[in-house]
Amino acid sequence: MHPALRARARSLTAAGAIGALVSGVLLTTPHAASAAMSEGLACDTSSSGTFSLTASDGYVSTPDGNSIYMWSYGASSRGFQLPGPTLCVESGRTVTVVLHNSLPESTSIVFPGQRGVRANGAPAQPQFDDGGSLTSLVQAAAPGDGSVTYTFTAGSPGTYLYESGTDVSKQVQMGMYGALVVRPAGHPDQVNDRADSRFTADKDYVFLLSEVDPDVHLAVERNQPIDDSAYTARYFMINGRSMPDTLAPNGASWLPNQPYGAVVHIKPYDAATNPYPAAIRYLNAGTVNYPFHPHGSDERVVDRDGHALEGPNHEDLSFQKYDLDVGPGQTLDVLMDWRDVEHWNALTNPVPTKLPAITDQDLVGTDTWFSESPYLGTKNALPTSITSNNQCGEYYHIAHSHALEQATNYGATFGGMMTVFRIDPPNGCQAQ
Ligand SMILES: [Cu+2]
Repeated sequence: MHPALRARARSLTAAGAIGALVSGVLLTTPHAASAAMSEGLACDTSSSGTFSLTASDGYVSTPDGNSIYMWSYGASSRGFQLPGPTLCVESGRTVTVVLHNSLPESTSIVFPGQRGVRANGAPAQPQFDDGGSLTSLVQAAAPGDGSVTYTFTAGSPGTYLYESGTDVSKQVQMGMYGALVVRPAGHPDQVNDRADSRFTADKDYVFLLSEVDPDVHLAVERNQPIDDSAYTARYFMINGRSMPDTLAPNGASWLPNQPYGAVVHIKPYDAATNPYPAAIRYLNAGTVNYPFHPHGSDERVVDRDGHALEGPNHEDLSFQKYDLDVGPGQTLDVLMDWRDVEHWNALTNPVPTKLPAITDQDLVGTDTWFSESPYLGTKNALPTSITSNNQCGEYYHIAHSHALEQATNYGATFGGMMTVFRIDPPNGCQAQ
C-alpha cells in the first residue's frame, strides 16, 4: 500500500463501523472460536455426494450502508446466501447437484473443468430455441420451481468455480456463482495429489473474488432494461463481502446473507511445531483481472484451474509470486507461510531504530491493529486517544487487490477487495 493512501485512509470517518467489526473478529480467539464464529473455509459436504441448491433472490450489505439486490445459489435447507455454498468433494467421487429455481427466469449451473457432466441423465450441452438461438450453455431449470439434476465425477484435485450458464453476463453479475473444492482422495490435507502440496489441516481458505455494478442490480430489481454499455463495477468482494466486512467471522449475525469471512489466521513457520503452510484458493467470478497480493510474504502457486503445476514427469512447476493475477473465470491455489526471517527480539536482536509514536497500520480513525512494538508477541502502550484492537502482539498484514479502484467501496478508499492476514506469536495468542 502506498504511504499517501494510508494517510488518506486515516482521514476516513467510518471509524465507528470498522471499530465494531474489528472488535467482532478479534473476539474470536482460537479457544473461543465456535462454529458460528469460525474462520476459514466453511465446507458443505455430503456423504452421498448429493447437494440441493435453490436459486433465489435476496439482499447483501455493503460497508457504506448500501443494500444490493442479488441472485444466488443457496443450500435448499438454508436459503439465500452470497456466494453460493462452498461444495467440498473428493476427487473421483460421483457428485449430484439438484438445482431448484425460485427466480423469475430460467437458470442453470455450469461446472467448468469437470468432465462428463450430465443433466437429468443426458449429456450436459448447449440449448437452443426453435429459431436456433442459444438459450443456455447447459440444460436449465424453468422458473416457477423448475429443477434440473446435474451429475459428474469430481475431477482432478483443486478449486473450481460453479456458476450460471444461462444469460451469463447478467446472471453471474447478479451473484450466481460459488466454489467447488475437490480434495485428493485420501489426502484432505493436500491441495493436489502431490505430497509437497500439504497444508495445515485447518488453515484452508477460499477467496472468491467478484464485483458488483449496483445499477445492473437495481434495473433487475425494478424489471427495467440493463444498459450493458454503461457497465461500471462499484463494489469489489471477497466471498461476497467488502472490506471491512471481510474481517468479520464466518456466520457474523449482522451479515445474515454473507456467511463467509476472509481473514487468514496463521502462526509463523517452524520446522518442528508448524511445518506446513496455509492453503488459499483464489477464484475470479468477475469480468476483469484481479491482481491480489498479501503484504508480508509471497505465495506459492501450486494449482491453476484445478490442475497441479507439474511437468510430464511430475516435475514441480509451482512458483513463488508476490502479486497473483487472477483472471476472469480462473482459479489459483496457493500455499503461504510466514517466516520470521530477521528474528527480531527486544533483548537479543532489537530493531536498530527508535519507533515513532505510532508506526502505523491504522487504516481509519483512531483504531489500530498495531501493537506499538515490532516484536511478535509483545505489546507496548499506545496513546490513550488510540484504540488498539491488538490482542497479544500479533502481526496484521493487509492483503488486497492492487488495482486500487478495486480496493474501494463505491470509490471510497479503503474497502472492497481487501482483508488482513493475521500472524499470531509462535506459542499462540496469550492475552496480555
Ligand atoms: Cu498493497
